[in-house]
Amino acid sequence: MSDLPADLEAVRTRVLAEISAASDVAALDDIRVAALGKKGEVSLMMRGLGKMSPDEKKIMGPALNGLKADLNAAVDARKTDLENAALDAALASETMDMTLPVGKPNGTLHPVSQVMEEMAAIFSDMGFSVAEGPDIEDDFHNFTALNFPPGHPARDMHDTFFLEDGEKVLRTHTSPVQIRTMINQKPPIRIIAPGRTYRSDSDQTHTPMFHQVEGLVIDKGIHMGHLKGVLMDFVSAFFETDVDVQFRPHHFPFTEPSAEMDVRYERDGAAIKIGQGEKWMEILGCGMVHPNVLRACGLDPDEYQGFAFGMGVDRLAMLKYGMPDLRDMFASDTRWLSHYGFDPLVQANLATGLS
Ligand code: 2NL
Repeated sequence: MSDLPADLEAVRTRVLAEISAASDVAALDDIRVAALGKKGEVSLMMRGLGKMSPDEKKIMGPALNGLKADLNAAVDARKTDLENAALDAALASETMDMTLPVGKPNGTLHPVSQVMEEMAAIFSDMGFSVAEGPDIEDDFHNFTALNFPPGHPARDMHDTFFLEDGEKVLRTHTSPVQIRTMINQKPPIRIIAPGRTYRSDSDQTHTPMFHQVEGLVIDKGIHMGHLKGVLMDFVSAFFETDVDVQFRPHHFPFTEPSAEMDVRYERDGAAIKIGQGEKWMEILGCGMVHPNVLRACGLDPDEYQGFAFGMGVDRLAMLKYGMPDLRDMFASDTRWLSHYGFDPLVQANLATGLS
């Protein structure tokens, strides 16, 4: 600045040099306070403006303001440089080698979680998405919308756990998730609903809490052929082998017609081999969504049809991975978990094989 008085020019040159020589943020702040703080060199000169003649003020006022602005800008720029340099130094000294092997993880993925992941991978590949809902349900979503008439014996067959309020229940299946989806989304719908379910039943083959995966497809012109195709593809992908199946007529309140699907199997010593063999084993229930269920969800059965299915995850996990006793599943025995558990860092996916 050519019109800056000589002594101001000297202050400017000196303080700018000090700023660029400041070695850290603390030193920089000392320089800022000495020049621009309340009792700083520049601030004191500005206070002196009051005693100046109007002509002097005309020159010194803008000159001092310009000096102050320049020094502030230089302090800010130097501060940014010092902070960046400090960050670079920290990043250089605190490196983390992301290529180091992690070693053996402490925990394992529970076989039920593994099987749920495998099922999600298979159905995702067929265009299904995963839907979830609350474990605590009301009578409408767990029973009424699913075509269980009031007082119908099928309600008792579900061994329902009631909450103390006498209104809410622990869901006896994951079907209420599908009911909520049909009420809230427009078709086409393609979902699976995995989750915990509860029935007051406890013996060699039943635990009061168990896991289900249910599936639902709603669109125009859906028929039993779609149901059979999806479920046949599913079992072969799940058991990672060709699987012969048969569909047997059955009854559920929420589907019409209803069926159970059996798979061929044979014994191989103590082990069970799924796919081929003389014997049949039931592994899931399915059917075409009952018109009353569609209507309860605000859908017109003359416009939309659909199929649904449900299966027990715990039993399918036992079958696939050869676990002998259902009750071990939820005993939290760390020896059982380390024997049957899965590497939590390996994700089930169809490209590299499920398990
Ligand atoms: C079984 C049988 C099944 C369904 C579940 C379902 C859901 C809605 C509408 C119609 Cl919202 N059906 N779910 C259908 C057939 C069978 O489960 O044995 N599960 C373990």
